[in-house]
Amino acid sequence: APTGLEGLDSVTLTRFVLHGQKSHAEAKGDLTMLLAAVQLACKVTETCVRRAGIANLYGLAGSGNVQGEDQKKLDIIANDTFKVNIQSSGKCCVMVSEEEDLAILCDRTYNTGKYAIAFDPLDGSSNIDANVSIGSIFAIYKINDPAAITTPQEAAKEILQPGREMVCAGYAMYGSATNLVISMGEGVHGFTLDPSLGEFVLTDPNMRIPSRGKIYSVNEGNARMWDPATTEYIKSLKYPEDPDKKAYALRYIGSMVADIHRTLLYGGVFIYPADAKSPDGKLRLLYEAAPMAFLIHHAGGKSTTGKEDILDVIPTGIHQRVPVYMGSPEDVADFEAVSTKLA
Ligand code: AHM
Ligand code: MG
Repeated sequence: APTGLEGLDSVTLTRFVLHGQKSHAEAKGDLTMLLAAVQLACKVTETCVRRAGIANLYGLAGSGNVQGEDQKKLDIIANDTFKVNIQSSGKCCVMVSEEEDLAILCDRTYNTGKYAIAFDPLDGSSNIDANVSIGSIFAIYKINDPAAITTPQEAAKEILQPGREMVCAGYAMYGSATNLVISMGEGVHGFTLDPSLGEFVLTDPNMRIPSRGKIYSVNEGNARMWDPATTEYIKSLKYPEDPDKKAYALRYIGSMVADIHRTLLYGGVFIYPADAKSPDGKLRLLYEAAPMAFLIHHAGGKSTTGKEDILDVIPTGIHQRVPVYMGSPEDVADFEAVSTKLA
């Protein structure tokens, strides 16, 4: 019978991060503080997402962002929430947001940390108004000499590091429940928001992606613009050579967070290729492709741009795009084999 004390002995995200800090003797608690701020930003964003319909937050805000896309009201609210919370952690010196043209230099008077963060405050905007899952994505890097940075251009340069250098990556998914999935390079761990406690509780420790899946996830409406490798590979999933083999199922939500979350749990492959219209693909390296590649990698999966591992790409611009193929290691290897054959 319920005791009313359920949940009190559960591992919250805060407890989990503090515990992790203890196993690193050199750690001063800066990352812990920064993650507490990110966690709060996700909770505030989730509250806004949940109330959007009633609070008249759906729809366009009437402005555009750097990429010339329409901004939704929720995009702006989430962006402000991330910026304010991260700034006030006092542990971050550089921020890059999908919604901001330039890198942001945090206020030096009280920001002493050596961390830089790139985030997409609300990913999957096209799904907002239909109440389909959306999320937030973040990637945290260490930088060498924060005191030496004086301009947004210098700030941008510092965060242009390959994904392998990342200290921590994660995403929050605002779905039928709210999940937060995180990796600090030691496994991938999934938390679920307990609405009654207002705390993220550890529900999926040590997530491992299946070595092969049965699902492919891609915007197939773009098929006529695909390159030969993508076309041939997808064809091989739909019409397997061996007639006894089952074809893969297609699942595509159009929210990267939700499509990646499912891929982590069920396996398979998520693709946003380069195509004739977008020669570098659509997804942004710093705050979409790289953090997701980091999580997939630490869960035992694989990712590639078609040419190299996404984690090896050395970024040249903060809003740079890359083609994305990621998921179960055997599925991504199959794509690479097709790609090599056709090269
Ligand atoms: P956004 O950052 O403007 O929301 O765009 C990114 C989203 C991803 O979540 C998703 O994987 C992709 O765009 C879907 O694009 P498309 O609608 O072209 O299939
Ligand atoms: Mg996005």
